[in-house]
Amino acid sequence: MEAVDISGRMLKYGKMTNQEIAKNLREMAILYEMEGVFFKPRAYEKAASGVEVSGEEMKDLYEKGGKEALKKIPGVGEGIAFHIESLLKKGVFAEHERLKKKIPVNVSELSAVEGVGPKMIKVLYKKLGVKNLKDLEKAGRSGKIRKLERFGQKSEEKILKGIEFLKNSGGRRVLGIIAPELNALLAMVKSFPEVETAIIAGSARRKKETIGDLDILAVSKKPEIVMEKFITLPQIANVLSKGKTKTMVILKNGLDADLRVVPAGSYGAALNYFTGSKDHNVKLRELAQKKGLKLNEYGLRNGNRQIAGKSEEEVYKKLGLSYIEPELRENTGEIEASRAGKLPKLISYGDLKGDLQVQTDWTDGENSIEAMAEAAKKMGLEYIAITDHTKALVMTGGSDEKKLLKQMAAIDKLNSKFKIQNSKFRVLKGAEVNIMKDGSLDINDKTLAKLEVAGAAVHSHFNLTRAEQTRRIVSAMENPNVDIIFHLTGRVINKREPIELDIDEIIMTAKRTGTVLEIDAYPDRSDIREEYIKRCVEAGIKMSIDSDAHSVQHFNFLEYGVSQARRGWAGKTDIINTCSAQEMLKLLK
Ligand code: DGT
Ligand code: CA
Ligand code: CA
Ligand code: ZN
Repeated sequence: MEAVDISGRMLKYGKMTNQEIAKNLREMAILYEMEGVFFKPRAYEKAASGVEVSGEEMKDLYEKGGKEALKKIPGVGEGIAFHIESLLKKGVFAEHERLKKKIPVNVSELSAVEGVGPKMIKVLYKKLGVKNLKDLEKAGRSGKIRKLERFGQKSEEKILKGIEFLKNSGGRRVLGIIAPELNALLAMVKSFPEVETAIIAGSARRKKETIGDLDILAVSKKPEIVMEKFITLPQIANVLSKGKTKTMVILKNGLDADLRVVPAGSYGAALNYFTGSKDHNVKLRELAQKKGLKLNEYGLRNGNRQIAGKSEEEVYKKLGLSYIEPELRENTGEIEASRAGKLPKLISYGDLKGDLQVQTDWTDGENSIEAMAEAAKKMGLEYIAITDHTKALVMTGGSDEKKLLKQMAAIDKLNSKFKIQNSKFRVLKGAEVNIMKDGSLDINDKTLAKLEVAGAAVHSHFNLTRAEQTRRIVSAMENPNVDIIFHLTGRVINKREPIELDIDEIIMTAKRTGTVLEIDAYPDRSDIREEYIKRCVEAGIKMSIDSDAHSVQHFNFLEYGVSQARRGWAGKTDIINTCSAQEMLKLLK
């Protein structure tokens, strides 16, 4: 049996990975929604995200504990566990096959286009016979979409723009989403007895938002055996080339992966080389040359004598540099700063004490306030702010003033319970209010004033001009009740472009009004991006790092927010939720 991955390459069928299972479940959600079935779309969506972010492969869970073991994944009950079992055994499941026959449309591909949802896919299929991206583009270019009822020229343009954007993203994968799979693969390589140590290098080690391919570096005295074992791993779909020091494969999830094996004496130099970035490497090599030395992936040499190579620290030291963290290696001034002893002390993984953007089942989150609090506590956090959506975001069941007051009372009750239990954990009252087209908010000031953490965000009108967008956000920031701007630019990686903004004016306004800017750690947001973070740091603007969690598993995303902050040269004091709840609240307006 063969399957086609998202980039269209044929893959040999083997046991499905979590990513593939999630994709199948998500398709079900879309197909059911097209069918107009209630409840099921959300149930499948929930299960898909549960599988996707699970640290354990479904395959392994199933091998160990059968169908029952699959049910420990949030959102997976008897019915869906049964389907996953079938996916693992046969690569398909009956209900999915039945629906696909009825609606022979590549829904994954079409729904990847920004603004194209199940209902639209249905109309496009029924009226224009659109089955895939190619059909959609053709229909758009020939002006057929605008003639459909309730579509119009604007939707047609938006669809074409979405397709263009999708094409330009070049198949790069969002690191935070794919990371559990990469780590599982790394763990397998590490488990080979012939492997002394192994590590992920490349853009994934630099913690870029997206990665083009995966680079693994291993140390071994027996590279041939390592390569032999590597190519038989279950995650691997195809072997592109196999050599003694380098093997290139395609993973079942569609990503390319390179494995390089080096001797221990070259580990540091090789790690440095394969971590990159390329621009950082080039600059380092020039620096070596100026000192009469030669740097490459084997080591740092003075003539024929190796003077460094075992560790990265040693390589940097011999070049007259202090150690440069991988997240900084983009040749954006880090080498000069290192030489001058002026590298910033970066925020550390584990510095966060709270999370200021959390959704619950009061709106579009999956879990209760209490479940979210317990999960955060388990992660070692001291507090979270509950920031459910508000009323203008109708499809999430957003809160109005009345519902917010009710929620605040529920939070008070939960906090007293924590107190009785002698727990210091605290739930803060918050909301994620909508910034309307004109910069006003969809919750009145009296209610906003009662919240401890009021976040405001743009969720509509993404296509206004730069001046209009800037004005609307500036006016939200000027509201004395707005503490934080959530996901400032509204981008969704591989899906939606950031809104146009005059970032200088935003930063000036943040400074003037004391508004915090959020680093949204949800992996495909990673908003604001590192250049903006760097400018906030320089301007002395405070930021927060929030998971934007919609389920208990999403607190894991905080790690990627810290990565993003580090890539923007941020230190601990730049981020308000590295403080205790009490101290953090003092930093808000
Ligand atoms: P990616 O995969 O596009 O997300 O980005 P990287 O940085 O992982 O790039 P990749 O996989 O092509 O190569 C891994 C590292 O190997 C890269 O960061 C630096 C190093 N490298 C690759 N090609 C060159 C090169 O032509 N010159 C130098 N100096 N280094 C290179
Ligand atoms: Ca790479
Ligand atoms: Ca590579
Ligand atoms: Zn939002």
